[in-house]
Amino acid sequence: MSDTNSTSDPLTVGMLGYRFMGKAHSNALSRLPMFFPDAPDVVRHTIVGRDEEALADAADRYGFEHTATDWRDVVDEVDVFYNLGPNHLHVEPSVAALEAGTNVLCEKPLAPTLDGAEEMRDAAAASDAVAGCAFNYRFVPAIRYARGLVDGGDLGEISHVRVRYLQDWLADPEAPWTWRMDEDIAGSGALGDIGAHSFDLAGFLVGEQVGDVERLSGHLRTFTEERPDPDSNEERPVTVDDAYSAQVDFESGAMGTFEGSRVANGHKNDHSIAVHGTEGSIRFSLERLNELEVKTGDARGYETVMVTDESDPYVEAWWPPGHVLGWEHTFVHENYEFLTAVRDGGEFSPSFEEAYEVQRLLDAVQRSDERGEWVDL
Ligand code: SOE
Repeated sequence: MSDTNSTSDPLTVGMLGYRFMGKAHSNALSRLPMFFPDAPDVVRHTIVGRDEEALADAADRYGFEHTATDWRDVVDEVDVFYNLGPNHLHVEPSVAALEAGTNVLCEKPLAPTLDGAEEMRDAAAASDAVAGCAFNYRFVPAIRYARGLVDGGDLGEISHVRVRYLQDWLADPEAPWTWRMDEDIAGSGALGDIGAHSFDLAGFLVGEQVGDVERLSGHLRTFTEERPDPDSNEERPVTVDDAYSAQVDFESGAMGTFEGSRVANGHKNDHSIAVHGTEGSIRFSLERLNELEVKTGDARGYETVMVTDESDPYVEAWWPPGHVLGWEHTFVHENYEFLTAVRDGGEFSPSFEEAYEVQRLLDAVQRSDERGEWVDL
């Protein structure tokens, strides 16, 4: 970590990765001064990648002062290291940064394997730096409102948690091969890519009420066994799942039903969660992220609440109630909370410890699928 990490100096940021997540987090950093004036000042110091031409373009567009092709040259030179690389690059750079006392925000899933996640969890525990995992859907105002209803007892005792994350960017068998198809790089397919979000979101929403997962039965499916590699024009094997499903028993006795697919034709980024209890229910869909369906008290059915009002913890930062937010705002909220924790020496959630617990569930689904039986956690 550089020696400028006092509360008055700007936080210097190094970022590994400049494609999709690099753009999402860089956009968030650029929004903070205008919409969250009490956020820490940030210097976008160095962006890291392999393709020097694409990297120079990204540095220019995202506002980074320097570029580097080796993360080893960056992790101990900045205050904050964003690890947005492919999953197989999550462990080593994050551990090296934490060992250097550099704060780390790492994209999900924490690692391709449980062993890698354990190494990252332990490095964070041994460091004074802040280590967070970028489960951005926790930062949707409607999810925060839903959490308030659950914790406030408005739903009563929880019986069901049902989470579904459906996409269709791989529905076409000719959709190109990417690193996300390779188990050695990604660790898993839909399970770790989008299932990780679902397990984290369920834990965030009802974990206090239903307790830990006691056991689960998981299933993985690969529908397309090989895909065209755009670089070589050859067919490459797909060694991860296109879809997963899991039945979950929680400590409280509540039932969990989880499903994720990247071949669900007609669904783009359809992450939805429903919670049913003795007093009421909630339903949320990311494709309508400003709304929460609520059924509580004597209501005969669900009411659709537009959560861009005083219940929204970030409404003061943006626009008047009813002026809707989008997917990218969740990254702004997440970065605001993370960088504030870094500046003020606070805690950030989700931590590497929490992300490790998600990785335990991913690993359990894989073991259950291999054995064809329920797995105890
Ligand atoms: C691809 O499935 C993906 O980009 C995920 O990797 C992200 O985490 C999710 O937010 C959107 O879909």
